Amino acid sequence: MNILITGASAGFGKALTERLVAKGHRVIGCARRVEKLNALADALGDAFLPVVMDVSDTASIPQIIADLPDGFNQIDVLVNNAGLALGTGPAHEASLDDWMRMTDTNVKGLMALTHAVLPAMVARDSGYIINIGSVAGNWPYYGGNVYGATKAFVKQFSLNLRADLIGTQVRVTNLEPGVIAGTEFSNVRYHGDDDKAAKVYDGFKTMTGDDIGDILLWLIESPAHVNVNRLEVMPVAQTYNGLTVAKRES
Ligand code: NDP
Ligand code: 8X3
Repeated sequence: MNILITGASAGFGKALTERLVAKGHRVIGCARRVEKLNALADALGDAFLPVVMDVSDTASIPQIIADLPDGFNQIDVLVNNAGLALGTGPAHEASLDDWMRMTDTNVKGLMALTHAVLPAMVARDSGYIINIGSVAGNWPYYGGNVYGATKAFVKQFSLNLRADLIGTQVRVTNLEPGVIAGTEFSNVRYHGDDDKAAKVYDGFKTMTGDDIGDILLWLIESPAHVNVNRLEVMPVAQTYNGLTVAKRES
């Protein structure tokens, strides 16, 4: 199969890329950092096609997809994984620029890739779109504001795609992970403050990008007549917050 993965240069996308190539699949690996993509190409060989792409530059995406070379230009699986959180504070202290960047990447980028790839899947009556949502799209938490809202969009868009794709063999899944260590997610969220990022994972056993890579591989290799609509996964140590009450004198 040919699998296009956005955000293949790090984290979940890289873990999945390595697994897929080891299983004999071809990967079109998209990201902004060309040196990371080239390092993967050196390690993985001809089954990996590095493609420099900024998903938030939505106008560029149709041409990038149209220019994919022979052997890679039929996309059997699209993994919309590129995404980011920026900031952990409350909405009234947040940066509007951070909010816009999250929306441009997590929402508009995912829409643009889907729009560019889906018609050919429907025409072939075969294909699979896996979107990377988050527990943050299901459960509100302090500081989750726009990040969680972008992932709620991803969830509902995924479900609405399923509705639109009635009668076709095209599958859609929204994978909704909880807290995962060992990727660049928190380094990005804390704007490069690596000490703060590392502290997020202190004192409990987290899941890792490898765990998510394994789950994604299982989804991709699941039978073509089975559709996992949504899959929420957390480390055992993580669970739901109770509703919060702020106690004060008046
Ligand atoms: P990482 O930060 O490790 O990886 C993010 C990837 O996305 C990188 O390859 C990065 O590549 C790419 N990327 C970011 N912005 C863009 C862009 N504008 N255009 C193209 N590529 C981009 O994060 P994770 O692997 O942890 O996260 C992957 C996805 O999973 C995200 O959507 C995230 O929201 C979601 N998620 C993460 C969780 C976690 O706890 N880690 C839990 C739940 C969901 P480059 O910088 O080279 O462009
Ligand atoms: C990332 C998981 O719990 O940090 O989407 O929001 S969490």
